[in-house]
Amino acid sequence: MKASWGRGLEDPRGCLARAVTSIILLASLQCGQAHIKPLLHDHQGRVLSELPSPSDQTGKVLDFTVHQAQAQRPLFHITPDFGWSNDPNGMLQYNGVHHVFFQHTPNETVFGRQTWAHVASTDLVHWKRLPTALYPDRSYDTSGVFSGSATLYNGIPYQLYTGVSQFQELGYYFQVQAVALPANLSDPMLVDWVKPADNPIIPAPPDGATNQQFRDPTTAFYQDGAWRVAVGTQLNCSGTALLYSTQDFQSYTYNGVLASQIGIEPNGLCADSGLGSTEKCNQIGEGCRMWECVDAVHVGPVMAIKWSDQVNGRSFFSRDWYVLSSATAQVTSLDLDGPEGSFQPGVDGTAFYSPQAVDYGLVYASKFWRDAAQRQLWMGWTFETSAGCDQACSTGTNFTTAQGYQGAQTLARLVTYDPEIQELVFYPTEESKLLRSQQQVSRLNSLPVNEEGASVLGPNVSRNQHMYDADVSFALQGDSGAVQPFSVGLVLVMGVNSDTDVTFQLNGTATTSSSGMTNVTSLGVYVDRRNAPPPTNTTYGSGFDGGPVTLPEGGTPGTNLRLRALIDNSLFEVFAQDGRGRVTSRAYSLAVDEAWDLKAYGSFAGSVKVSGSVWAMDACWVDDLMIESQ
Ligand code: DQQ
Repeated sequence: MKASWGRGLEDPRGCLARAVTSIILLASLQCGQAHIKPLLHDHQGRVLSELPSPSDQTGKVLDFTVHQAQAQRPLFHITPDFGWSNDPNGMLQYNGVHHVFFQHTPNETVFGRQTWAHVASTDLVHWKRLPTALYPDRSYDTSGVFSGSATLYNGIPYQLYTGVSQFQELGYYFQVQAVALPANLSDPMLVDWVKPADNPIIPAPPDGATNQQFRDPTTAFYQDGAWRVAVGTQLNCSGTALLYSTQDFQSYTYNGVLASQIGIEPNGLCADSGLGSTEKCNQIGEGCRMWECVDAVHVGPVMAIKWSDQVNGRSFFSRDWYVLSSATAQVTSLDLDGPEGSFQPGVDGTAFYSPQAVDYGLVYASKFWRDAAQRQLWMGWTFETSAGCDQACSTGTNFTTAQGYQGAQTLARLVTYDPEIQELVFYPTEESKLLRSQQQVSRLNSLPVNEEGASVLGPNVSRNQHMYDADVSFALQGDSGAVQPFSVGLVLVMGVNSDTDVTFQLNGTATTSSSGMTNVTSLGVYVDRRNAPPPTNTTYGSGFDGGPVTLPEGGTPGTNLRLRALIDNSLFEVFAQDGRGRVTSRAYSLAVDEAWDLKAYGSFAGSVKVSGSVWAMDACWVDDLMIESQ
């Protein structure tokens, strides 16, 4: 009866999420201290099952209040006001206003009949909620409006999306590609959208693929005399990006395979991809899967193919990956007939077949877009992982029901290409600093730190507002000679009276020359949730999520270790070396009315000093936007 998201698309067991028509809270949610006991009912009012109760590591069922559950909500990240949310969709900037849409089930906190929720901003960080933009109201999208992307063509936003239908009849979502256009181009808020009569614009996939796995059209890019759009599918038992061309965004021609799992990771191994070299990715032939939310984007001198790997066998949900090629490669004129696709991974003569993790943490279904200044931006979905959650928590628990929502979007990250390490770098935009309140909690200058975390950056002064931006750097000074391991970072104590915590770590090795210069030779970034408070699902992922951070050849000076942790109640975005390493994570504490603490620590056979600042953060929600007339 489980509607495990991801699998649910191909698995009739996904019926639960569809069949669930009501969630009844037996205790009143209006009473802040009420304890809850929600039940799932089908459309006839029969009790289907009780939602799982969160339990601690020993299996003891947790007692919590609605107030404690609701205080988990991230407040400077985009979340739905109520209901389930997942993938970011259709991002664009139009007439000065940034728009983000996202997958949303408005009437229940589990995955259901998807719509596009809509928020808008003038600065990419303060958001106003707008009415639902797209909802199931056509025969081809009656079971849901799935993910899609925006393209500005002749100044008009075209939202290409996947319409899904016939779920009840078929037991899976029948998927076609459709388009929506603004009803009123002079409305900068783009509140109303229309679906033209010639939808669906791509009613069927090519031979070998099926309407059961055919979704998530990309933003179009112009190459070789036509606009090109990629759509994800499963072909030859492998995740695949199909390429289509159009001249007018009305009629589309299938070009062939743009990229495939077959061409990217021929051995089916995850070596160097962040999971560890021994782990099998199970990508070819062992458990067919598709590529969800594919993307094809140009970033300076490189082109990136990104996909969300719909993996069934891993202990955690899935991940977003990318590979690069030269931006000048004409993917449209290379071999589009072969199963591996025309995209040839490799930059500057080096073939890179191993995928890179977009983020080592709990992020999925991310998407790139360009703003009016032509910056390449990125945003992803970060799902709930509290105790009792299975996969991306698509069927929920009584904890997520009490939360009243599920899922959040990361902050917008700026994407650049770093030629020194031949990778993409993802880092929160400059605008993220606008969320820093006047209250600078702590300012540090070369403070010595040790393993105990002697340097306290400041217990939280306000209650109920556990929102910080900690931007710090560490300086290592070693004893000459040996290669020495180090671990530096920040410890977030989620409730000062608790012995539970989450740490944000930079781990690696460094050497010190006879002249006294310390050089970092290997580095990794990790979030350790294994000692997090009981409502946290500490085994989700590994509980210790992270991976290597590529350094320039020869390493980096020991004075140059940088860590930024954006802490938003239950959501953490952690960046190493200005975005060369990234881990997004979730942890939940019932100590919501207690002060929390943040400490710097350093472990190294020498000295470690920390510098930097910690700011309290403001919430992102506004009632109105100041829109300048264009
Ligand atoms: N979520 C959407 C799909 C997409 C999946 C449905 C990825 O379009 O493939 O909500 O999370």
